[in-house]
Amino acid sequence: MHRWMGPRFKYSEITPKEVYFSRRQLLAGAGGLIAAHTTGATASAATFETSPSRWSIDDRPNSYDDITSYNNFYEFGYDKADPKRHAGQLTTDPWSVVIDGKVRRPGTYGLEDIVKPASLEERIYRLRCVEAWSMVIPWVGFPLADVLAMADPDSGAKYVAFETLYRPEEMPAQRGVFQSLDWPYVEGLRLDEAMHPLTILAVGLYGEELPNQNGAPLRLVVPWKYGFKSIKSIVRISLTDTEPPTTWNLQAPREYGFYSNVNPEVSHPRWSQATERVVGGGLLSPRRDTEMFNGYAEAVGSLYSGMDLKKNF
Ligand SMILES: Nc1nc2c(c(=O)[nH]1)N[C@H]1C(S)=C(S)[C@@H](COP(=O)(O)O)O[C@H]1N2
Ligand SMILES: [Mo]
Repeated sequence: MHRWMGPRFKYSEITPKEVYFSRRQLLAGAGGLIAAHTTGATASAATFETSPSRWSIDDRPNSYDDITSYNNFYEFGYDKADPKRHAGQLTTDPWSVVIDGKVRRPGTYGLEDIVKPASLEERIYRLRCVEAWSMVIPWVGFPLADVLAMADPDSGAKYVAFETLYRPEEMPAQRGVFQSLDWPYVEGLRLDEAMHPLTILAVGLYGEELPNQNGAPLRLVVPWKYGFKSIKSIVRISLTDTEPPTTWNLQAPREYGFYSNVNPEVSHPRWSQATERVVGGGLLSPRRDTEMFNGYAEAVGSLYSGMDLKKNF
């Protein structure tokens, strides 16, 4: 477990204003940003121009309020209301991502090197949490495959490992002696899963920059897997030749596997995964039947042909 020994100031206090706003200016300069305004000392959400995607579902998205006030982001606490309450203190600009491991172009990439405004799409996906609830979210993002291509994996690359920010002075649940999880939060995918066109890096939702509680400024979204695979606030992407460790698997290996594909036929040891509560549906709304691969069986089933999905849960 990590122990924070460093200073107690906030990053925002030591970040010069010019640097603080540089990301939005860069995105605007590249032509994808149609409106960015600042209010006082902090910038408000920027608006993105996106193109629609054939990968979107037709379901009506949940409200902005549902999506941004009912969250799992344990770095800010384990209650669903904690991320919205506490994530405002997170500094997300400037932001960089280390891309390393089995790639020909390793390096520390600025967010503006990774996010190409012209490639942003709206992706309306259902998020199915392993806790058996779901909601529909209109993400703004682009294929993870684009970033992997930029880094140019070498022939030894078989998996992609992801890491969330570790910054206890801005993430209150990372402080203190008793920790809910081992930090930083880590996740991973097989390379073919990572390259699948459904797998995106999201930078926004409802056409605006991601609120911090949803994983600003850059988070993974893998819609056919349980929500915990969709790691937030990413600072490192490493290509590896062995299956990387994942936070919830480390925490409870019998309950959370590496694959964690949505599967109504494989129960969690403590509850059924056959149905899900629809967030925002109201008290009397019926539960929804959970779909194999969260509805994407046709698109991703072949990735797992010949695999025993009960063993590889
Ligand atoms: N770093 C980090 N990423 C995370 C989590 C977390 O606690 N920490 N929670 C996961 C879980 S359990 C879910 S269901 C989704 C929730 O995403 P949302 O709050 O944007 O709906 O984020 C996932 N990514
Ligand atoms: Mo989740």
